[in-house]
Amino acid sequence: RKPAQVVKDALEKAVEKVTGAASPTAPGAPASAPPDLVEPTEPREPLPPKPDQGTPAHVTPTGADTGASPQLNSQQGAHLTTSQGLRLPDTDHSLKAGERGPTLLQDHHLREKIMHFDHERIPERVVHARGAGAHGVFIGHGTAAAVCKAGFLQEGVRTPVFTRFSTVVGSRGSADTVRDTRGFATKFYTAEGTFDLVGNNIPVFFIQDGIKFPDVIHAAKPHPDREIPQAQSAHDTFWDFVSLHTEATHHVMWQMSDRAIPRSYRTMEGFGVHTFRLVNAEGGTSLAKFHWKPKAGVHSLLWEEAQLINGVDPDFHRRDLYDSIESGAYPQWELGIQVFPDTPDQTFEGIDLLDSTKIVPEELAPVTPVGTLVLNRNPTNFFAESEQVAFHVGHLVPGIDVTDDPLLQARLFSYLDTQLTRLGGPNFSQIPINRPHAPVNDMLRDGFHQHAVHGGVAPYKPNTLDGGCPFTAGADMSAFVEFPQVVEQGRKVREAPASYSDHYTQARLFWRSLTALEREHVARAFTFELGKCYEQAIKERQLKVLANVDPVLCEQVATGLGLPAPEAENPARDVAPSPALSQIGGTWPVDGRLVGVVVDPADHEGARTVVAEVDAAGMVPLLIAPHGGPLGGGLVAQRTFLTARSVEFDAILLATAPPPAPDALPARDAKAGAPSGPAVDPRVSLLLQEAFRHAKAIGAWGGGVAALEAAGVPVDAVGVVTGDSPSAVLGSVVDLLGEHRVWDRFPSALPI
Ligand code: HDE
Repeated sequence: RKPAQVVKDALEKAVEKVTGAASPTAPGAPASAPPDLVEPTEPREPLPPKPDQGTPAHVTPTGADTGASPQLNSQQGAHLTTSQGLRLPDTDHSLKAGERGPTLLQDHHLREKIMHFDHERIPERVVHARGAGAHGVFIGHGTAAAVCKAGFLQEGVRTPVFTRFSTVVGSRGSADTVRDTRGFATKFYTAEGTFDLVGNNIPVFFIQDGIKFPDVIHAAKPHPDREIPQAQSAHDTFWDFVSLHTEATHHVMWQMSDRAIPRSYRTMEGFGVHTFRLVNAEGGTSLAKFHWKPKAGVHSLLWEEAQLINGVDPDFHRRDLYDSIESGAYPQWELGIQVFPDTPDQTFEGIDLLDSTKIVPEELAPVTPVGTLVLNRNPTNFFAESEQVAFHVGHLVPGIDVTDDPLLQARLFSYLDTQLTRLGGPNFSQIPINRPHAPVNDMLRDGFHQHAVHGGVAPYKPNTLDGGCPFTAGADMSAFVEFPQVVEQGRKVREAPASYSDHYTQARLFWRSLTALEREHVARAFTFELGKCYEQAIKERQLKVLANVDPVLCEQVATGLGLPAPEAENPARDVAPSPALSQIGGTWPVDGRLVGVVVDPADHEGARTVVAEVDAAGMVPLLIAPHGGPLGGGLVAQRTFLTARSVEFDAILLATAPPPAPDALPARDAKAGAPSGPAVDPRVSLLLQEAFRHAKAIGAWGGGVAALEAAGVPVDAVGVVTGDSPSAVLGSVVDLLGEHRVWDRFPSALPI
């Protein structure tokens, strides 16, 4: 669609939504369509899914019957029924002995309705409980062919996918923008079976051996006595554990960096973390690490923004994922691989590839793009899809095998095991979102929630009674044949290799690879988190860890805590920095970035022009007005002064200096010496001041310039663009947004 048409459609849709009637500008619309304000009583078939609720295609390519379709199981016919299909005359009153009498036990409808409601909840995931997913497609480039025979990586092959993003520590209802590692799990429904890449947005992990997973998670989760704090690592048990367990140091450095407060799921990198073994068509092997590179670039929130958002919009990331897909700005990533020779020692340039607390810098092993991921369809039903999706690192396809990384090995057990409790039995792969798109012919039978009606009499091998079916296949027929890796004939030990004991070199590598501003954020995050701890001994112990990473970092944090900075006891080795680890620098597409436009309801034409221009630049305009609803001229307010907060937007544009709206708090606390100028609505002033403080691009023309002055925002500051018209400022705002933020507004005092 042409940008102008997009704007027109969007405006008409919005007017229709708000007024319940087609916009008068819509050609062919009935002159006065009745508003849908009363409950319809005329029976009719269920409404088709809304345009944004397409039904996932769960059908296997062969057309094999893998179970009942979700549509068949639900919402048929025009009338309300029980779960048995019995039509009901009333669902608002229980069956009672007289109008004011007790309820009768025989009320089977009441009993079924309440019984089902009582059991609507399933256990949340023990980790990664809070998340959101989307459907999409993965398109192979064919560039992995020399090292990997997996069919879905071949050139032009399009594979349906479902991706779920998550935080790790918080409960299912916790806020999105907490400081935490993010999960990035993708299910590829390939023709050779389902492949799950269950990764994180941080390339290393807290622990080297999966047996310690319960320890690190118990430490990070809320305290067992009061169950606080929720979704936070800023508490004693977390810092108690990581300060004692120094192999976590590298991960903790990432977690205190801006990576742990992403701006959006679509601006996160993803990592498979472990090293995998790839096998090519000739049977040759390589070791490899997976990377997801966001097309929008890596971009994070500022800590203050993250904290504010947790209050004003705790669903910020979930909403952003949903809205960006609806707006057509499909989140995209390149899947890349770092490839290493499969040598007996499984190291590369001295880095142990089986140690998940280590990365291989991209400068030593470049990331080769092997395919593109596009998320282009929102789930129809959150519970059915995002909640019930079950990932497993053991869901592999020919060409991708596991290694002996002891973290990965433990995960190979955990991901199936956990579904037994979470999804209630062993048949979770029959839940629609988990159904493979490859034909399934297993000999697994019965169990809770069995949906398949298996034929035959011989679910065993060998058999003659079912004609020997099903048959095994060879590697030449896409069977997964484990690589016959030579396994060291050692003693049984509970030990780690010597190389695993270097806990600081790569923590320092990370620190040294960041820009001064990013380092400042890391130092402040440590200071904040340790400042929330009660135990002095824990703070002191963590400072000793930081002294080993870097004296400046240690000094900064110690000063903030009011403690002496200790000397390093076991200082990290110096290695060359990896510039690829810094997320500042470079320019990125602005597609789908959110621009808040403060509009003057009296100036429709001006507002329409801004909307059209922002849209034409590929960004998403959100109109902010003194009141909600239609603004005239086909425009609709998406936010009001009451509901908008600067942290939601990537940039602000304004053409007006709106006076205080009737619902603004009176400015009783105005101090002498406050900036003079027209009396602007205090919430608009706050919007501008915050946007300025958070180094966002601000564009203003006409009365907007006066509003900036009234808010005390310096109009000549870097990243504040003023001009005569929207066109005069928009180009510069787009350029600024391409760099994500106006970084020059943050001079950093930290020595490099
Ligand atoms: Fe997980 N992890 N994990 N994990 N993990 C789970 O599986 C586990 C680890 C990751 O959106 C659980 O279905 C162990 C590393 C993601 O549904 C559970 C260990 C990485 C998700 C589990 C790890 C991850 C999970 C909880 C140490 C990055 C969310 C519910 C050996 C490479 C997937 C579930 C989703 C979820 C266990 C460590 C990523 C309990 C034992 C390292 C993205 O099985």
